[in-house]
Amino acid sequence: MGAADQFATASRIRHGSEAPTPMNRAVHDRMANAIRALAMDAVERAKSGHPGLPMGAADIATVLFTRFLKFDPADPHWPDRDRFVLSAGHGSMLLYSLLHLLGYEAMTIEEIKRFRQLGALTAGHPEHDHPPGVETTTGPLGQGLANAVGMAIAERHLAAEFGPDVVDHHTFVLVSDGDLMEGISHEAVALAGHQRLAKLIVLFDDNGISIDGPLSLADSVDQVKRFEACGWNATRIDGQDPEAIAAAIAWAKSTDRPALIACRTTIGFGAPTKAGTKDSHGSPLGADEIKGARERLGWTSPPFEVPPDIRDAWRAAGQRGRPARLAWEQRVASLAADRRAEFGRRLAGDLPKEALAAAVRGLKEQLAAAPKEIATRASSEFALGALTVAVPEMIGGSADLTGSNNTQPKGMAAMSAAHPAGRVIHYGVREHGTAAAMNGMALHGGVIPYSGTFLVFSDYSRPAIRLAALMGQRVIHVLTHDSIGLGEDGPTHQPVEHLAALRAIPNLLVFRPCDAVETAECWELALKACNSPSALVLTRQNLPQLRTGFTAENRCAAGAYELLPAEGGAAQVSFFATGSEVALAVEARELLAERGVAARVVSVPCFELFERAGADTRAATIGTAHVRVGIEAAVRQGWDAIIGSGGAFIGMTGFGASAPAKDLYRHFGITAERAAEAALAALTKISGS
Ligand SMILES: Cc1ncc(C[n+]2csc(CCOP(=O)(O)OP(=O)(O)O)c2C)c(N)n1
Repeated sequence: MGAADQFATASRIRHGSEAPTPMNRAVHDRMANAIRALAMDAVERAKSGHPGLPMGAADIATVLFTRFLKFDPADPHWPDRDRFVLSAGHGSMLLYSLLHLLGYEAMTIEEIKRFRQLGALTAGHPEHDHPPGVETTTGPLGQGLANAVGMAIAERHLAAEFGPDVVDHHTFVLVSDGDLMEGISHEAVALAGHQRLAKLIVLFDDNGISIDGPLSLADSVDQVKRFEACGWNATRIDGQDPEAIAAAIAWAKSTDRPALIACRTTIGFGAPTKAGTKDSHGSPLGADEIKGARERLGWTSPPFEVPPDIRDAWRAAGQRGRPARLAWEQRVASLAADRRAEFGRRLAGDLPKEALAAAVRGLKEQLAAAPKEIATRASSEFALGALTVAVPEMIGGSADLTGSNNTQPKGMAAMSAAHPAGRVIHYGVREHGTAAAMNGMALHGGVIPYSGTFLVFSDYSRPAIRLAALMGQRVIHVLTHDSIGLGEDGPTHQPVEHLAALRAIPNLLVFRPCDAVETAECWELALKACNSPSALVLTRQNLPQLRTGFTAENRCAAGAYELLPAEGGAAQVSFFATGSEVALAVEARELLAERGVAARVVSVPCFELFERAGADTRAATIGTAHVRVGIEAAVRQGWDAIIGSGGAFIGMTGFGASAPAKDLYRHFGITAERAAEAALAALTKISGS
């Protein structure tokens, strides 16, 4: 019997059973060696990359993908597939080799040969959906692990909503020492343990080596005990022994908690002098070492060639999941029509358009009828009350600031192991883990995650926000307490550079609404931004409602718009402001009117949408007034694009202070009077020149 036949027999025996029936060891070894060879060869050809992890973890991956993982290369986006996350993204050749060998159409041998070259599907680190089959973008260590937690949360929630007939899959994540040393791993592991995410399985490539050398230089954590302390089941195995790996995965799938399998491996397995050392971690092995590895592994094929029987065995493994997918499709087809449509809509990421439009319209009608003078964080809660009813896939939460972030509208229950259908997650004081878990939820699909913290602590979640932007994921961050306006908590809690820092992230929409109407509009835009994450930046302090009449149009969609025109002639001054400072601009305009100076006010709720609006719209909105004044209780960085380098700016130049908000605004000179004075001074300068 050839390798493919042996494999096919073994997988038939296993079909429908979790018993880790032993597999022909020689076949297993050759299948794993195919990964090793492709990884060595691709890294060598690219003259850069990381051969050590793929070579060491090849046995784990071979067992997982040939015997356990539920997937179908013919439909990489099959919603009920098991998720596999390579958190240690530097080992990308492991994933690329697997996709190639298993028959993912896009991952040809040519792509493997173009590893790390411009435009190749084999990017240096895995990039989400590039090609389909890569679940998430990894490379910054720890992120993938926390993404996997979010995926497992989404799976469990959707299973509770739609039933195990249509949602029933596992999330596997391969982590390295580096992943587990990162602080985010603690947040992710603790959250997963607390939530008892039983279908989350971590495979730890426990090779005891990192870049500097032996792990003992920097770390002595007992990971098994650590995970156990966080409420996981955990075990330690020989990660080079396929039957031990299979037995451990079968065990992990059977437990009622998330499970860690610490797999003791040898980095660069097979390399004659570099195996087990840092030298195999992140650089090509070199011709001699590769020759020696081929001899040791008994791999006689030339570079990038896989013997036909091994190729067939891998292809057979790739076809294992097809019957399960077809059976799943039938189960979905037999759902009641309305459930099927709802399931399909959510998985496609389509919004319930009419319900959403009606909800936003209803909010704006209520606000026109009875204006609200409330903080925008409270406006957000008001909006969420309607939006979360209209959009049932919204899953809220907060990093332990639920009452301050106003992210739990009335009637929305908490999610827990006992109540997975709950829609509010108490993430705990874990901003980074929260943001990365939300990325995983969005990547999983079927849910739209939003969650809150203070704007100043977006620093703690920034790496995950950046990845959401890079991956084009709809993840919504509610960032309250957005300036010195938060008052007495003082400069540690008062963001000054955060708006600029967030605006610097490409593809992140940063919204700073000025009142309750703009808040509703910005929420609508964030929900509709299916390929961008959003930050809703909101106040603690009350603000007047400046948009009093009803407008059906979403005026914030342009990013900036004229809130108040100049009166009594052409505008001599344009005030541009965001959020809480728009009200100051309105007052400054009145002060100028008293002095006979015509001024207009432009609200700028979203720099990025304004940038996208195009040159003509931008020019028309910026207007022709000679004097431009920007007002924002934050640093000036980024504002010159609107007010020009000669424009006046009323904002912050350093850190804040601890005092009541009104005193701080006066102390730092962020007042209508000062804005009016700055405008007058600029006018005088122009007329004098
Ligand atoms: C957040 C982050 N910090 C640093 C790095 C750079 N880096 C890549 S791999 C690695 C550690 C390598 O050790 P390990 O995770 O054990 O991987 P292995 O050597 O087993 O491949 C580091 C520091 C990174 N990718 N992400």
